[in-house]
Amino acid sequence: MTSSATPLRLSTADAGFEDEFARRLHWSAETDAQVEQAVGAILADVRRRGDAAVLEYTKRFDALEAATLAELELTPAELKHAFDGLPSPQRDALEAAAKRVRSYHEAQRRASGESWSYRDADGTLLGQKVTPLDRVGIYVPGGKAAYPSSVLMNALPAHVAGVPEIVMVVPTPRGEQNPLVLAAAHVAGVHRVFRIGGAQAVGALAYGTQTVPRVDKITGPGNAYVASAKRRVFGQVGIDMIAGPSEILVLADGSTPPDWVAMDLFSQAEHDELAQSILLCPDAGYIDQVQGAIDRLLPEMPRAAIIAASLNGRGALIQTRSMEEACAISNRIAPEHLEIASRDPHRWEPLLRHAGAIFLGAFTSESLGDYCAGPNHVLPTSGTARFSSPLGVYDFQKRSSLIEVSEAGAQALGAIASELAHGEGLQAHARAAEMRLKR
Ligand code: HSO
Ligand code: ZN
Repeated sequence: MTSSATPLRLSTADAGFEDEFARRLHWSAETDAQVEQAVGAILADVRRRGDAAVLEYTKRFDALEAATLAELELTPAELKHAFDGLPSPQRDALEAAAKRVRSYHEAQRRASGESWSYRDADGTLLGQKVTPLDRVGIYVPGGKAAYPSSVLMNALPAHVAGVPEIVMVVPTPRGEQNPLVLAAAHVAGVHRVFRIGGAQAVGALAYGTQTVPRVDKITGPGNAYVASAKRRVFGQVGIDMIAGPSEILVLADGSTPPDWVAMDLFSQAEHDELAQSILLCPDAGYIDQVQGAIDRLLPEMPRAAIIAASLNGRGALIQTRSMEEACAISNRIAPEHLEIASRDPHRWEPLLRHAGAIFLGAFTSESLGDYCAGPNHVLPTSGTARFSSPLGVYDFQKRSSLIEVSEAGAQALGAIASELAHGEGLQAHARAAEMRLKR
Protein backbone atom coordinates (compact mmCIF):
# COMPACT_ATOMS: atom_id res chain seq x y z
CA MET A 1 0.00 0.00 0.00
CA THR A 2 1.37 3.43 -0.88
CA SER A 3 0.28 6.42 1.10
CA SER A 4 0.96 10.01 0.32
CA ALA A 5 0.40 13.02 2.47
CA THR A 6 -0.30 16.51 1.25
CA PRO A 7 -1.36 18.63 4.18
CA LEU A 8 -3.58 21.53 3.19
CA ARG A 9 -1.44 24.36 1.85
CA LEU A 10 -2.59 27.82 2.96
CA SER A 11 -1.26 31.34 2.91
CA THR A 12 -2.39 34.08 5.24
CA ALA A 13 -2.36 36.37 2.20
CA ASP A 14 -5.14 34.32 0.52
CA ALA A 15 -8.62 35.85 0.49
CA GLY A 16 -10.17 32.61 1.74
CA PHE A 17 -7.62 32.07 4.51
CA GLU A 18 -9.86 32.75 7.50
CA ASP A 19 -12.58 30.39 6.29
CA GLU A 20 -10.17 27.57 5.49
CA PHE A 21 -8.32 28.10 8.73
CA ALA A 22 -11.53 27.93 10.76
CA ARG A 23 -12.63 24.76 8.96
CA ARG A 24 -9.33 22.97 9.44
CA LEU A 25 -8.87 23.96 13.06
CA HIS A 26 -12.34 23.26 14.26
CA TRP A 27 -12.25 21.16 17.40
CA SER A 28 -15.20 18.89 17.55
CA ALA A 29 -16.40 18.24 21.06
CA GLU A 30 -19.18 15.88 20.12
CA THR A 31 -20.19 13.23 22.55
CA ASP A 32 -21.74 10.03 21.38
CA ALA A 33 -25.16 9.41 22.90
CA GLN A 34 -24.69 5.65 22.77
CA VAL A 35 -21.39 5.83 24.60
CA GLU A 36 -22.92 8.14 27.19
CA GLN A 37 -25.80 5.78 27.84
CA ALA A 38 -23.61 2.68 28.11
CA VAL A 39 -21.20 4.42 30.47
CA GLY A 40 -24.00 5.73 32.67
CA ALA A 41 -25.34 2.19 33.07
CA ILE A 42 -21.92 0.68 33.81
CA LEU A 43 -21.11 3.30 36.44
CA ALA A 44 -24.45 2.84 38.18
CA ASP A 45 -23.94 -0.92 38.22
CA VAL A 46 -20.40 -0.70 39.58
CA ARG A 47 -21.60 1.67 42.26
CA ARG A 48 -24.36 -0.72 43.28
CA ARG A 49 -22.67 -4.11 42.96
CA GLY A 50 -18.97 -3.34 43.28
CA ASP A 51 -16.56 -6.20 42.58
CA ALA A 52 -19.19 -8.44 40.99
CA ALA A 53 -20.07 -5.83 38.37
CA VAL A 54 -16.42 -5.06 37.60
CA LEU A 55 -15.71 -8.76 37.15
CA GLU A 56 -18.65 -9.16 34.79
CA TYR A 57 -17.67 -6.24 32.58
CA THR A 58 -14.05 -7.38 32.54
CA LYS A 59 -15.21 -10.75 31.29
CA ARG A 60 -17.50 -9.19 28.71
CA PHE A 61 -15.24 -6.40 27.36
CA ASP A 62 -11.73 -7.72 27.99
CA ALA A 63 -12.44 -11.45 27.62
CA LEU A 64 -10.72 -11.93 30.96
CA GLU A 65 -12.27 -14.15 33.60
CA ALA A 66 -11.47 -14.22 37.27
CA ALA A 67 -13.31 -15.56 40.32
CA THR A 68 -12.41 -12.55 42.44
CA LEU A 69 -11.11 -9.08 41.78
CA ALA A 70 -8.18 -9.79 44.08
CA GLU A 71 -6.97 -12.24 41.45
CA LEU A 72 -6.67 -9.33 39.04
CA GLU A 73 -4.35 -7.39 41.30
CA LEU A 74 -0.65 -7.56 40.48
CA THR A 75 1.79 -7.71 43.36
CA PRO A 76 4.86 -5.46 43.63
CA ALA A 77 6.93 -8.62 43.07
CA GLU A 78 5.16 -9.20 39.74
CA LEU A 79 5.89 -5.62 38.67
CA LYS A 80 9.52 -6.04 39.62
CA HIS A 81 9.60 -9.32 37.72
CA ALA A 82 8.34 -7.54 34.59
CA PHE A 83 11.08 -4.95 35.02
CA ASP A 84 13.80 -7.55 35.58
CA GLY A 85 12.68 -9.41 32.45
CA LEU A 86 13.29 -6.47 30.11
CA PRO A 87 16.44 -6.23 28.00
CA SER A 88 18.89 -4.09 29.92
CA PRO A 89 18.89 -1.15 27.44
CA GLN A 90 15.14 -0.83 28.02
CA ARG A 91 15.58 -1.01 31.78
CA ASP A 92 18.29 1.64 31.64
CA ALA A 93 16.22 3.92 29.41
CA LEU A 94 13.18 3.65 31.68
CA GLU A 95 15.27 4.47 34.71
CA ALA A 96 17.08 7.34 33.01
CA ALA A 97 13.79 8.84 31.85
CA ALA A 98 12.27 8.42 35.31
CA LYS A 99 15.24 10.11 36.92
CA ARG A 100 14.94 13.19 34.73
CA VAL A 101 11.16 13.41 35.01
CA ARG A 102 11.45 13.07 38.80
CA SER A 103 14.08 15.83 39.04
CA TYR A 104 11.98 18.18 36.95
CA HIS A 105 8.94 17.66 39.13
CA GLU A 106 11.00 18.06 42.29
CA ALA A 107 12.02 21.48 41.02
CA GLN A 108 8.37 22.21 40.30
CA ARG A 109 7.42 21.31 43.85
CA ARG A 110 10.16 23.53 45.28
CA ALA A 111 9.07 26.43 43.10
CA SER A 112 5.33 26.34 43.66
CA GLY A 113 4.28 23.42 45.81
CA GLU A 114 5.28 24.47 49.31
CA SER A 115 3.25 25.89 52.17
CA TRP A 116 3.71 29.57 53.02
CA SER A 117 2.55 32.10 55.60
CA TYR A 118 3.12 35.63 56.88
CA ARG A 119 2.19 37.67 59.94
CA ASP A 120 0.40 41.01 60.11
CA ALA A 121 1.95 43.65 62.33
CA ASP A 122 -0.59 42.79 65.05
CA GLY A 123 0.55 39.17 65.10
CA THR A 124 -2.24 37.65 63.00
CA LEU A 125 -0.94 34.70 60.97
CA LEU A 126 -2.15 34.05 57.43
CA GLY A 127 -0.99 31.35 55.10
CA GLN A 128 -1.59 28.40 52.88
CA LYS A 129 -0.91 24.81 53.72
CA VAL A 130 -0.20 22.37 50.91
CA THR A 131 -1.25 18.75 51.37
CA PRO A 132 -0.85 15.83 48.98
CA LEU A 133 -3.99 13.91 48.04
CA ASP A 134 -4.44 10.72 50.09
CA ARG A 135 -4.95 8.35 47.21
CA VAL A 136 -4.98 8.74 43.43
CA GLY A 137 -5.93 6.48 40.55
CA ILE A 138 -4.05 6.34 37.28
CA TYR A 139 -5.78 5.02 34.21
CA VAL A 140 -3.50 3.36 31.67
CA PRO A 141 -5.02 2.25 28.37
CA GLY A 142 -4.47 -1.30 27.24
CA GLY A 143 -4.66 -1.26 23.49
CA LYS A 144 -2.71 0.62 20.82
CA ALA A 145 -2.19 3.62 23.08
CA ALA A 146 -0.52 1.74 25.98
CA TYR A 147 2.41 4.01 26.66
CA PRO A 148 4.89 3.15 29.42
CA SER A 149 6.10 6.75 29.20
CA SER A 150 2.61 7.88 30.24
CA VAL A 151 2.82 5.68 33.34
CA LEU A 152 5.91 7.65 34.34
CA MET A 153 4.35 10.99 33.47
CA ASN A 154 1.26 10.33 35.60
CA ALA A 155 2.77 8.49 38.55
CA LEU A 156 5.98 10.45 39.12
CA PRO A 157 4.38 13.85 39.83
CA ALA A 158 2.00 12.10 42.24
CA HIS A 159 4.98 10.50 43.93
CA VAL A 160 6.90 13.77 44.13
CA ALA A 161 3.80 15.47 45.53
CA GLY A 162 3.90 12.96 48.36
CA VAL A 163 0.74 10.96 47.56
CA PRO A 164 1.00 7.91 49.84
CA GLU A 165 -1.06 5.57 47.67
CA ILE A 166 -1.05 5.44 43.87
CA VAL A 167 -3.44 2.90 42.37
CA MET A 168 -3.11 2.06 38.70
CA VAL A 169 -5.69 0.34 36.51
CA VAL A 170 -4.79 -1.15 33.15
CA PRO A 171 -6.94 -3.46 31.05
CA THR A 172 -5.27 -6.65 29.86
CA PRO A 173 -7.54 -7.90 27.08
CA ARG A 174 -7.52 -11.72 26.91
CA GLY A 175 -5.06 -11.58 29.78
CA GLU A 176 -2.25 -10.13 27.68
CA GLN A 177 -0.02 -7.94 29.80
CA ASN A 178 2.33 -5.28 28.52
CA PRO A 179 5.63 -5.86 30.34
CA LEU A 180 6.92 -2.35 29.63
CA VAL A 181 3.83 -0.82 31.23
CA LEU A 182 4.23 -2.99 34.32
CA ALA A 183 7.95 -2.24 34.46
CA ALA A 184 7.21 1.49 34.25
CA ALA A 185 4.78 1.10 37.17
CA HIS A 186 7.59 -0.51 39.13
CA VAL A 187 10.06 2.25 38.27
CA ALA A 188 7.56 5.01 39.06
CA GLY A 189 6.67 3.55 42.45
CA VAL A 190 3.01 2.74 41.79
CA HIS A 191 1.63 1.04 44.90
CA ARG A 192 -1.19 -1.14 43.58
CA VAL A 193 -2.13 -2.31 40.07
CA PHE A 194 -5.45 -3.82 38.98
CA ARG A 195 -5.88 -5.42 35.58
CA ILE A 196 -9.17 -3.73 34.81
CA GLY A 197 -10.11 -1.00 32.36
CA GLY A 198 -12.90 0.92 30.69
CA ALA A 199 -15.74 2.72 32.44
CA GLN A 200 -15.91 -0.10 34.98
CA ALA A 201 -12.37 0.65 36.18
CA VAL A 202 -13.09 4.37 36.41
CA GLY A 203 -16.22 3.57 38.42
CA ALA A 204 -14.31 1.23 40.73
CA LEU A 205 -11.75 3.95 41.47
CA ALA A 206 -14.35 6.67 41.89
CA TYR A 207 -16.77 4.79 44.16
CA GLY A 208 -14.53 2.10 45.59
CA THR A 209 -15.53 -1.57 45.62
CA GLN A 210 -14.93 -4.37 48.12
CA THR A 211 -11.43 -4.77 46.61
CA VAL A 212 -10.53 -1.58 44.78
CA PRO A 213 -10.01 1.37 47.14
CA ARG A 214 -11.82 4.63 46.44
CA VAL A 215 -9.44 7.32 45.23
CA ASP A 216 -9.60 11.11 45.46
CA LYS A 217 -8.55 11.88 41.90
CA ILE A 218 -8.28 9.97 38.62
CA THR A 219 -5.74 10.92 35.97
CA GLY A 220 -4.61 9.40 32.71
CA PRO A 221 -5.75 9.06 29.11
CA GLY A 222 -8.35 6.68 27.75
CA ASN A 223 -10.80 6.00 24.94
CA ALA A 224 -14.24 7.57 24.53
CA TYR A 225 -15.73 5.33 27.25
CA VAL A 226 -13.03 6.24 29.74
CA ALA A 227 -13.32 9.95 28.89
CA SER A 228 -17.07 9.85 29.36
CA ALA A 229 -16.73 7.97 32.66
CA LYS A 230 -14.18 10.48 33.95
CA ARG A 231 -16.49 13.36 33.08
CA ARG A 232 -19.37 11.69 34.89
CA VAL A 233 -17.52 10.85 38.10
CA PHE A 234 -16.04 14.35 38.28
CA GLY A 235 -17.32 15.97 41.45
CA GLN A 236 -17.30 12.67 43.28
CA VAL A 237 -13.55 12.63 42.62
CA GLY A 238 -11.16 15.01 40.91
CA ILE A 239 -9.99 14.36 37.37
CA ASP A 240 -7.03 15.75 35.46
CA MET A 241 -8.35 16.67 32.03
CA ILE A 242 -10.07 15.13 29.06
CA ALA A 243 -7.28 14.85 26.54
CA GLY A 244 -8.04 15.12 22.82
CA PRO A 245 -5.86 13.83 19.96
CA SER A 246 -2.20 14.93 20.00
CA GLU A 247 -1.17 18.17 18.31
CA ILE A 248 2.08 19.70 17.14
CA LEU A 249 2.67 23.12 15.67
CA VAL A 250 6.07 23.95 14.21
CA LEU A 251 7.01 27.58 13.81
CA ALA A 252 9.88 27.64 11.34
CA ASP A 253 12.15 30.41 10.09
CA GLY A 254 13.75 28.08 7.54
CA SER A 255 16.95 27.37 9.47
CA THR A 256 16.15 23.81 10.65
CA PRO A 257 16.77 20.92 8.21
CA PRO A 258 13.41 20.26 6.50
CA ASP A 259 13.72 16.52 7.19
CA TRP A 260 13.82 17.19 10.92
CA VAL A 261 10.66 19.26 10.72
CA ALA A 262 8.88 16.69 8.55
CA MET A 263 9.72 13.93 11.03
CA ASP A 264 8.54 16.05 13.96
CA LEU A 265 5.22 16.57 12.16
CA PHE A 266 5.04 12.78 11.62
CA SER A 267 5.79 12.14 15.27
CA GLN A 268 2.45 13.49 16.41
CA ALA A 269 0.58 12.38 13.30
CA GLU A 270 1.58 8.77 13.99
CA HIS A 271 -0.32 8.80 17.29
CA ASP A 272 -3.73 8.96 15.73
CA GLU A 273 -5.61 9.61 12.47
CA LEU A 274 -7.19 12.58 14.24
CA ALA A 275 -3.89 14.06 15.48
CA GLN A 276 -3.03 17.49 14.15
CA SER A 277 0.31 18.66 12.73
CA ILE A 278 0.77 22.22 11.49
CA LEU A 279 3.70 24.13 10.03
CA LEU A 280 3.79 27.93 10.10
CA CYS A 281 6.56 29.58 8.10
CA PRO A 282 7.09 32.83 6.19
CA ASP A 283 9.23 31.15 3.52
CA ALA A 284 7.32 29.43 0.68
CA GLY A 285 10.48 27.76 -0.65
CA TYR A 286 11.11 26.18 2.74
CA ILE A 287 7.54 24.91 2.94
CA ASP A 288 8.12 23.25 -0.46
CA GLN A 289 11.21 21.58 0.97
CA VAL A 290 9.27 20.26 3.97
CA GLN A 291 6.59 18.89 1.60
CA GLY A 292 9.42 17.26 -0.37
CA ALA A 293 10.76 15.70 2.81
CA ILE A 294 7.27 14.43 3.68
CA ASP A 295 6.98 12.78 0.26
CA ARG A 296 10.40 11.19 0.56
CA LEU A 297 10.24 10.06 4.20
CA LEU A 298 6.65 8.89 4.50
CA PRO A 299 7.00 5.61 2.58
CA GLU A 300 9.69 4.52 5.07
CA MET A 301 7.36 4.84 8.01
CA PRO A 302 5.68 1.70 9.42
CA ARG A 303 2.74 3.84 10.52
CA ALA A 304 2.51 5.64 7.14
CA ALA A 305 -1.22 5.02 6.84
CA ILE A 306 -2.02 6.69 10.15
CA ILE A 307 0.37 9.56 9.41
CA ALA A 308 -1.13 10.11 5.97
CA ALA A 309 -4.68 10.08 7.32
CA SER A 310 -3.77 12.60 9.99
CA LEU A 311 -1.85 14.94 7.69
CA ASN A 312 -4.41 14.78 4.90
CA GLY A 313 -7.36 15.22 7.22
CA ARG A 314 -6.14 17.73 9.77
CA GLY A 315 -2.62 18.83 8.79
CA ALA A 316 -1.72 22.22 7.33
CA LEU A 317 1.33 23.97 5.92
CA ILE A 318 0.70 27.67 6.33
CA GLN A 319 2.73 30.45 4.79
CA THR A 320 2.67 33.60 6.87
CA ARG A 321 3.75 37.15 6.01
CA SER A 322 6.26 37.18 8.85
CA MET A 323 7.42 35.30 11.93
CA GLU A 324 5.45 37.79 14.04
CA GLU A 325 2.28 36.83 12.20
CA ALA A 326 3.16 33.15 12.63
CA CYS A 327 3.40 33.72 16.40
CA ALA A 328 0.01 35.45 16.43
CA ILE A 329 -1.59 32.52 14.59
CA SER A 330 0.06 30.04 16.89
CA ASN A 331 -1.51 31.87 19.84
CA ARG A 332 -4.92 31.51 18.22
CA ILE A 333 -4.39 27.78 17.85
CA ALA A 334 -2.96 27.31 21.39
CA PRO A 335 -1.33 23.99 20.43
CA GLU A 336 -0.47 21.18 22.80
CA HIS A 337 3.15 21.15 21.55
CA LEU A 338 4.84 24.14 19.97
CA GLU A 339 8.26 23.87 18.37
CA ILE A 340 10.16 27.06 17.60
CA ALA A 341 12.39 25.74 14.81
CA SER A 342 14.42 28.92 14.57
CA ARG A 343 18.03 29.96 14.87
CA ASP A 344 16.79 32.60 17.29
CA PRO A 345 14.08 30.89 19.37
CA HIS A 346 14.39 33.31 22.30
CA ARG A 347 13.40 36.14 20.02
CA TRP A 348 10.02 34.51 19.38
CA GLU A 349 9.34 32.83 22.70
CA PRO A 350 8.17 36.04 24.43
CA LEU A 351 5.50 36.44 21.74
CA LEU A 352 4.10 32.95 22.34
CA ARG A 353 1.53 32.84 25.11
CA HIS A 354 -0.66 29.80 24.60
CA ALA A 355 0.89 26.32 24.32
CA GLY A 356 1.05 23.23 26.51
CA ALA A 357 4.81 22.90 26.01
CA ILE A 358 7.24 25.09 24.07
CA PHE A 359 10.29 23.46 22.46
CA LEU A 360 13.04 25.92 21.61
CA GLY A 361 15.57 25.50 18.82
CA ALA A 362 16.41 22.97 16.15
CA PHE A 363 17.69 20.28 18.51
CA THR A 364 14.61 20.21 20.69
CA SER A 365 12.48 17.64 18.96
CA GLU A 366 9.14 17.14 20.60
CA SER A 367 9.82 13.44 20.96
CA LEU A 368 12.57 14.17 23.50
CA GLY A 369 9.95 15.89 25.61
CA ASP A 370 7.58 12.96 25.17
CA TYR A 371 10.03 10.59 26.83
CA CYS A 372 12.83 11.99 28.84
CA ALA A 373 13.65 15.70 28.81
CA GLY A 374 11.87 16.04 32.15
CA PRO A 375 8.67 18.11 31.77
CA ASN A 376 5.36 16.29 31.72
CA HIS A 377 3.94 15.01 28.44
CA VAL A 378 0.35 15.15 29.66
CA LEU A 379 -0.61 18.51 28.18
CA PRO A 380 -3.71 20.53 27.37
CA THR A 381 -5.10 19.85 23.87
CA SER A 382 -7.85 21.29 21.64
CA GLY A 383 -7.04 24.90 22.42
CA THR A 384 -7.36 24.40 26.19
CA ALA A 385 -3.78 25.65 26.62
CA ARG A 386 -5.50 29.06 26.64
CA PHE A 387 -6.54 28.33 30.22
CA SER A 388 -4.90 25.16 31.47
CA SER A 389 -1.48 23.73 32.22
CA PRO A 390 0.58 20.56 31.93
CA LEU A 391 -0.09 17.80 34.44
CA GLY A 392 2.12 18.54 37.42
CA VAL A 393 2.87 18.11 41.08
CA TYR A 394 0.17 20.72 41.78
CA ASP A 395 -2.48 18.37 40.36
CA PHE A 396 -1.74 15.94 43.18
CA GLN A 397 -1.78 18.52 45.92
CA LYS A 398 -4.43 20.71 47.35
CA ARG A 399 -4.27 23.81 49.45
CA SER A 400 -5.90 24.84 52.71
CA SER A 401 -5.95 28.41 53.96
CA LEU A 402 -4.55 29.03 57.43
CA ILE A 403 -5.79 31.87 59.66
CA GLU A 404 -4.73 32.55 63.24
CA VAL A 405 -6.07 35.90 64.47
CA SER A 406 -4.31 37.51 67.43
CA GLU A 407 -6.24 39.31 70.16
CA ALA A 408 -5.21 42.65 68.66
CA GLY A 409 -6.11 41.41 65.19
CA ALA A 410 -9.58 40.42 66.40
CA GLN A 411 -10.27 44.06 67.30
CA ALA A 412 -9.46 45.42 63.86
CA LEU A 413 -11.06 42.57 61.93
CA GLY A 414 -14.06 42.37 64.28
CA ALA A 415 -15.12 45.92 63.49
CA ILE A 416 -14.96 45.28 59.74
CA ALA A 417 -16.70 41.91 59.91
CA SER A 418 -19.46 43.19 62.18
CA GLU A 419 -20.23 46.06 59.84
CA LEU A 420 -20.43 43.81 56.78
CA ALA A 421 -22.38 41.09 58.61
CA HIS A 422 -25.06 43.57 59.66
CA GLY A 423 -25.20 44.71 56.04
CA GLU A 424 -25.91 41.14 54.99
CA GLY A 425 -28.49 40.67 57.73
CA LEU A 426 -26.47 37.85 59.34
CA GLN A 427 -26.69 38.52 63.08
CA ALA A 428 -24.81 35.47 64.31
CA HIS A 429 -21.85 36.38 62.13
CA ALA A 430 -21.88 39.91 63.57
CA ARG A 431 -22.18 38.70 67.20
CA ALA A 432 -19.37 36.17 66.77
CA ALA A 433 -17.07 38.99 65.68
CA GLU A 434 -18.35 41.45 68.31
CA MET A 435 -17.97 39.04 71.24
CA ARG A 436 -14.24 39.11 70.67
CA LEU A 437 -14.04 42.90 70.79
CA LYS A 438 -12.75 44.36 74.05
CA ARG A 439 -15.27 46.77 75.52
N1 HSO B 1 2.92 12.95 22.52
C1 HSO B 1 2.04 12.27 23.46
C2 HSO B 1 2.74 11.46 24.49
C3 HSO B 1 3.53 10.29 23.99
N2 HSO B 1 4.30 10.27 22.92
C4 HSO B 1 3.66 9.08 24.58
C5 HSO B 1 4.88 9.10 22.82
N3 HSO B 1 4.48 8.36 23.82
C6 HSO B 1 1.25 13.29 24.25
O1 HSO B 1 0.73 14.24 23.48
ZN1 ZN C 1 4.10 11.65 21.29
